[in-house]
Amino acid sequence: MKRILVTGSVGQIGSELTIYLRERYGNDNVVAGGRKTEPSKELRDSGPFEIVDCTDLEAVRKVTEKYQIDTIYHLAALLSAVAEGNPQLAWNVNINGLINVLEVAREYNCAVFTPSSIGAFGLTTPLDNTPQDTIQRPGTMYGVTKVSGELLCDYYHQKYGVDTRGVRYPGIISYVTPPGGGTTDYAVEIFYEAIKNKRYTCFLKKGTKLDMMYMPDALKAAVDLMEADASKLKHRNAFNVTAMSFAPEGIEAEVKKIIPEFTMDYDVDPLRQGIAESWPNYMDDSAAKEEWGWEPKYDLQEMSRDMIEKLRIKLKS
Ligand code: AKB
Repeated sequence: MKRILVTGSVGQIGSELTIYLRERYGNDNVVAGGRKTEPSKELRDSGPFEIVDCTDLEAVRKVTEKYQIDTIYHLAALLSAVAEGNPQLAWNVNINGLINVLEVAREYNCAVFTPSSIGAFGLTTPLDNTPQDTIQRPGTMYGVTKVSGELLCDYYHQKYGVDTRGVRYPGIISYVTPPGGGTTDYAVEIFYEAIKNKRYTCFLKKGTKLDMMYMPDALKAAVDLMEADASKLKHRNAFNVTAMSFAPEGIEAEVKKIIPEFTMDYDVDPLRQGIAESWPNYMDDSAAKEEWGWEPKYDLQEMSRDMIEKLRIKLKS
């Protein structure tokens, strides 16, 4: 049986991935690692929770040793817009945190999953059908840390044999824990506002196409990749994965089908608009399909229907 540590377990992906892993591998075998934010009751009550600051090497080592961890899902990171506000902190958390995790993985022979992102691309990347292997010259600190992270993970695999794997996540849409300061957050906010107020002001321009994915597919991608037969993997860090691609008016139309009174207007945030324009319109994820059988379940229509159903229960409206 695996012994897993999830860093960043109280974040948008971590809070759901920890529960998903506990259902799969047993509650006691999945340690939720978090820093400051209080874990939800479900997270705290369903298995071990430990305070782990990834920028503290000793803290990562201690928890790994205490629970005899053999697999680390390393999710602790700053998202794109927040990272632009404090690039030095972003480097410290996203890179020094990662290298600590990789060092401990080397010492204790752990496998490591690290998410990269569509943010690992930049304006000189082909933005349509973005290939798996292509130009990566991002113009944001978030992107710099994501490309560096991919390279570091490959390096630890080649040099030390650490079993590192990762995906380039697109914007992740979910209803349990809100994202914290990303460029794709509008695609989550729109649902909350549609249900609560029947209107939403979007911070990205009409026509800004980006890859997106619903949380159940994001969870499945992480675990399927970590369980994939290593001999079939030509790539490791990190695989393009996507489930849908739309611009703000595309998701607006989908929400309107379910909530006809819904209206949307625009108040563009130049920072996030600039970041979004440097990211792919849609990626080619055929390497993930070929090498480990990646297949998303949710498209825009299915995701919107499920989001609204689940959020109506959560928000009791
Ligand atoms: C962000 O917008 O920063 C993230 C991402 C796409 O990596 N959601």
